[in-house]
Amino acid sequence: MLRKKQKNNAKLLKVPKGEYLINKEEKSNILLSLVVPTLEEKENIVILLERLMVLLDSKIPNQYEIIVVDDDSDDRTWQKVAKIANDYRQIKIMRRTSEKGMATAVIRGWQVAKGKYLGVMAGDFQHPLEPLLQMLSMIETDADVVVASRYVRDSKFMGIRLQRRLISKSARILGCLILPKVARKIKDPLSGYFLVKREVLNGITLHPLGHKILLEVLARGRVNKVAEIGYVFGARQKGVRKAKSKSYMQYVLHLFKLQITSWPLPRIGKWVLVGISGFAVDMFMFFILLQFTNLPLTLSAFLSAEIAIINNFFWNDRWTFGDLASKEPPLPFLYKKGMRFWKFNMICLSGLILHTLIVRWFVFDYDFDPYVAKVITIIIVSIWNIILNFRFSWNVPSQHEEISRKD
Ligand SMILES: Nc1nc2c(ncn2[C@@H]2O[C@H](COP(=O)(O)OP(=O)(O)OP(=O)(O)O)[C@@H](O)[C@H]2O)c(=O)[nH]1
Ligand SMILES: [Mg+2]
Repeated sequence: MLRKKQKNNAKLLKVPKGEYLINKEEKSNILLSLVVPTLEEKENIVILLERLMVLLDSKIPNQYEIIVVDDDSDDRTWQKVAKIANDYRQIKIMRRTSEKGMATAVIRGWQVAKGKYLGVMAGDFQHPLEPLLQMLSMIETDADVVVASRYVRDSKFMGIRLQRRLISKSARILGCLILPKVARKIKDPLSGYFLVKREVLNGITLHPLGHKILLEVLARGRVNKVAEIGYVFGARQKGVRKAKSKSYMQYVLHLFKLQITSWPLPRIGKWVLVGISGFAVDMFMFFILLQFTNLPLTLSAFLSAEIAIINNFFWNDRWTFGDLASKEPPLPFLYKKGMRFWKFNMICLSGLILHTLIVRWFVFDYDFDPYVAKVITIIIVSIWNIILNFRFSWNVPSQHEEISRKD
């Protein structure tokens, strides 16, 4: 039974401008701010809000707000909500006329939200209400994000056409291929139904694209623990279906954008400069050994390469990754430095072997010009060295993690 009406003169919420920065919440008794993005949901929104209020009043009365963000729907969904907001203080409405898109709508809602926990769910009843209370109790534990998932135990698709299920599945696989570090954190990285602790996003600027907001939160937020809960994803009963092909393209673009912006470019820049110094040391030592010692050619080549590896390790550990290394407690410092040098050496030496094999392969098996083969091989082996050393020798955080740690 809905709590008795409290008359108030609900105004449309002001639409924030500028970047999608989530700020610290103001002091309020609001625990949960649930954003419902809507586009042409006139037939669904009223019932949905009523049922949501009954549900949340039973658990957290006066401690929640539901913010509907409507992109100026032709069916005037926002007007319907404004009417309800007049009667129920916990219902808020934002009408966007200049911006469009589900993901940006959600963030604009979060930007004006007062709650400690930020949530999102669809306004078309494809997301059932029941899991919400359990998600609320789970977010109050150590989970940073609680996701209603279509790919864990107790979850299933109900009445969803095969084509749509295949699209959703293929999108998931694509996510794991292009953005493994993020998409593999959970089974349903494309879910549009989840709660997140605000402190995970405080001070972070999100860069949403298209339809999927959870990926942004997982990639850029300070997310350590994610929990998933199964639910039945049902077909849309009422209202108009929205176009999907465009949002699929946007999704793929979003994956690449998140992948590329996660690369620690400043460090890669330093790494390349150190690599160039290593090349100079290698050539110079090779010349010295050939000119002034009787060492055989292969040994001279190997020794000069090894001296270059030591040079590169010295400068990378001191300059490229100095800040990471310095964070380690003093005592194991030398041991850890030794371990890093060992890993770096093994990866670079295996790179050298790979180098020799690939050049031979290109020249003898594919008649490549030796110099072309050499240049291609240097690029391949450099990528090999960067990926493996960033991952295993220095365990470099993604650019997103670095940014989120700073804020
Ligand atoms: N504000 C806003 N909401 C949107 C937009 N696109 C979809 N929504 C809402 O976002 C919620 C979830 O949308 P989806 O279910 O993913 O997509 P859909 O477009 O509803 O697709 P179908 O459910 O298959 O019709 C629904 O409440 C939509 O009304 C948009 O561009 N702007
Ligand atoms: Mg839908």
